[in-house]
Amino acid sequence: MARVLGLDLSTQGITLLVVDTETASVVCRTRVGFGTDFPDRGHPNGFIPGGVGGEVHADPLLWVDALQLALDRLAESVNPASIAAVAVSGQQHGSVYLDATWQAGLRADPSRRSWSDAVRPHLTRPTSPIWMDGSTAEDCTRISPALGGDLAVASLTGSVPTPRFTGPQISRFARLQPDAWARTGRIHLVSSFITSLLAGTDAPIDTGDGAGMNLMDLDRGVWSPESLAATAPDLARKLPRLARANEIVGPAARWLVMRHGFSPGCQVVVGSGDNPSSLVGMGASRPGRVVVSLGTSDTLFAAIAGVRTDPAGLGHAFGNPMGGAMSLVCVRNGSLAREAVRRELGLSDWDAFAHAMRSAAPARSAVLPLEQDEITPRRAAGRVAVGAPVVGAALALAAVEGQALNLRLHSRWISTRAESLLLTGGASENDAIAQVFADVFQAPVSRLVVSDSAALGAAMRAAVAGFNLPLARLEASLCAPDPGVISPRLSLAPAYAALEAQLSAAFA
Ligand code: XUL
Repeated sequence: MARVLGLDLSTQGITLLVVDTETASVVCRTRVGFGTDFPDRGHPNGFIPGGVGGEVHADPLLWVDALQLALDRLAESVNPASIAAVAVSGQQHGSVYLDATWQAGLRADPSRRSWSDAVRPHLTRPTSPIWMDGSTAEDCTRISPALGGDLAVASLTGSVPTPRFTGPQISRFARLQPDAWARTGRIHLVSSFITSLLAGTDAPIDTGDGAGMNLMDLDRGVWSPESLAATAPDLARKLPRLARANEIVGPAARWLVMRHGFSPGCQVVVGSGDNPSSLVGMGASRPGRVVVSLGTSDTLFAAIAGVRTDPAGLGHAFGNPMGGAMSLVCVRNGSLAREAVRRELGLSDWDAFAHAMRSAAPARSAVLPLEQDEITPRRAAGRVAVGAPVVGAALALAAVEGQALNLRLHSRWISTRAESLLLTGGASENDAIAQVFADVFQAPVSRLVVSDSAALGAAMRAAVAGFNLPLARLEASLCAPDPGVISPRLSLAPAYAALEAQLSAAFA
């Protein structure tokens, strides 16, 4: 029996899913939370709190320790030796800075050192900027003119210079810490860093995640020499090569074999970003399905034919791991903002939140709760309220309505009508929240039986790349929609259209 492992390292934790390729079913799910499992490390939400000037960094060694814990937990329910292929999904844009000899660390004797002890001496930047970082506005402004302006950068790389993207992050580091920059020999994305650990060798970056760097020529799937030159000196030498998402990087690292009981024949497949992985895990890697993922960030994405870029410069085009491209809209204030509203209203859990939502009248007001500075639209933290004033616990409904309307408004450029919406991510399990998305998008909402779409997509990529299994066969059983489809209430359409117009005007 061949089993494959999908590993998703997201903002707040690591999820592992083991899939049996013969029955095409999930046989094990394991999770480690950076805050919950490592309370003494001071990252309650997975990143270092209190960054100044928009800086949001995380500790790459916490990721490494969490990876080990996740693998130990996995071995409590599944024999790791039965896993024949593994692929990684990683939070996009985050980057890890290492010296040129870090591969020697990867080959260290696993019986003598922990994985993080082996990596630590090779880090040239102790912390990793992640997708929530907003400290690079100056770098975006420097990169843009050298490449012919924002729209030229978007047509070359798929996105205008974007503060959370890796290129501007690299530019800031090289500019402010030239000595550490000079010592840096390798820059990895989260997905390629974790894949390197699993394979015990320097892994490539796939064209799906690579597109989130403002460094890749999206049409050709190669590093753009002009973007590299505009970003930082000597950058070409410091980046891994680019690869398609179906490439095998190599067999499992000695580490995985000796410490975690994997088979030496287990194949490690190239990693990808969490959104491209989720596209696969939702069965949406061919054009036609629109996915909304409600996680730490709320995202809307869809596979597209050809490449389309957002004229407003807020949305993105990435590589689709199964070929072609995908569009993506990312809103930074997702689950942490919902959580803040829930706490503010004194609602003890999500059932109480759903009850409060159902007790309020729909489509009367919308409140966009921005706990942190927002990226879509670009706006300082605070609340944007339109429609009738919101009183008391009605805020629960108005806040989710605000989030859904904001995503609807900022995804119009994709011009793919959502015949139906596939909802995923933690909050998607809440029926009251799913109903709001059905009503705002005026489309039936389905959820999949398996909710960890990024880890699932990684496992499916491992099965396709490792065993040549037909994607359609995996999709038929793994991406089956939950029978409970939520239908839109058509009568609410005019009121939501009016609120969307008011929200748009409030942003102008
Ligand atoms: C996408 C983005 C986020 C992260 C979250 O551009 O920044 O969705 O991938 O993990």
